[in-house]
Amino acid sequence: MIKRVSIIAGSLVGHQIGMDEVLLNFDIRSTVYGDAGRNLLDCSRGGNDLLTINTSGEFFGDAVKDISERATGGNDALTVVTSSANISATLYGDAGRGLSGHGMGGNDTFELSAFQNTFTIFGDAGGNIKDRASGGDDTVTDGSSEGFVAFYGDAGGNLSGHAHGGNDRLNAGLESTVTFYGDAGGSLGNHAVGGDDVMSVASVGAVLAYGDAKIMSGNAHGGNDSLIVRAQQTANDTLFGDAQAMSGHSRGGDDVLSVDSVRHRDGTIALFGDARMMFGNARGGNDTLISGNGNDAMWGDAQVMIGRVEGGNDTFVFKLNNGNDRIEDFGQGDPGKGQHWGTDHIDVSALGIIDFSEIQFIAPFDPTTHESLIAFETGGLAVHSQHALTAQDFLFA
Ligand SMILES: [Ca+2]
Ligand SMILES: [Ca+2]
Ligand SMILES: [Ca+2]
Ligand SMILES: [Ca+2]
Repeated sequence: MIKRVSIIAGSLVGHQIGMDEVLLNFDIRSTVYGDAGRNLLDCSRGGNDLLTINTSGEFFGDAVKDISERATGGNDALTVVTSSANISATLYGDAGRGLSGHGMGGNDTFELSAFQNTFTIFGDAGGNIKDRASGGDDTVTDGSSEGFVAFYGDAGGNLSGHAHGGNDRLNAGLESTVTFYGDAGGSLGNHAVGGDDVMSVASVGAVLAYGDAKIMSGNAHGGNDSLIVRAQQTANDTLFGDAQAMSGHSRGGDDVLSVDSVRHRDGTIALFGDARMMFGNARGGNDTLISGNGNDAMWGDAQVMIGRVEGGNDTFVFKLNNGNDRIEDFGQGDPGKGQHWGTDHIDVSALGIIDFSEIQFIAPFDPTTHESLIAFETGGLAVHSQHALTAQDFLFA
């Protein structure tokens, strides 16, 4: 029997549905939840709640602990008011701990604002998502400035079993630092699948982004993610299309990475289409790495590849004012050195280069270092490739 209930300190059970609440955190309460102080169990459902936040604390769209069995989180809106400077808030779209069984996270929206706040946001769960549970499609919009933002699209911990991550989105203003995990702060293991996530941010300081998770193992699949730093004061960014390390039979998704409009260009920008390290039978995706005006160090697949790993077919895109860039793993589909690098392309169409004779080599391919140096009209590029570059390696205008 379906029964609508108001906020309770215990758990929602049976077919109970939480009411749609409007909650204002204008007092000193530092823990606010939309539906249950404990769990969502059985076939219960969280309400669609509106939480307005102006203090430090922990805020839960649905339940402080777990969502399990066939329970579902509601579609909640958590909004931080503009007058709340210097607060530290942890926001959970659905559950403070985990999602398990056939539990489902709702599609939540988070609106951040104000000056120099510290936000930690979990789209669905603070802990793990396992079994056949899935995260919702969550969206963070940040109008704040110089904030410290960490966003976990689905889980703070791991995705395991047959868990699915949702398609999450972070749109951030000019932050001090940004840390982004499209799906999991820990690992994506077993048969877990990451969602197709989008990060679009501007930052004063460092941006660290993982399209899927910190590590991937088992038969996990990464999603097709888009990680874009639109503007950056001091370049100190590291973007991973999928994870820091991939092992087992894990597969990377087809990701798009870019850092652009860098003000002070002497910092480090590292773009990894898949991971920093790949082991075992891991497979890289077909990624697109777009060079911005900073000095980009680019790996279409990974910096370290050990075992039977295989890279994808990646595209490196250049435009005017590209800085001094490096492609570290340019694959030409050949056996021999770097045989796992796939068949990659250098896209020079935006530079108006129409054929190979217009590519200006400052230093031709060196068979010892496997490096060539190219001068573009307003920038440079070093390419570490399997053999000398030919017309087949480029995409022309
Ligand atoms: Ca959610
Ligand atoms: Ca996700
Ligand atoms: Ca990915
Ligand atoms: Ca790749």
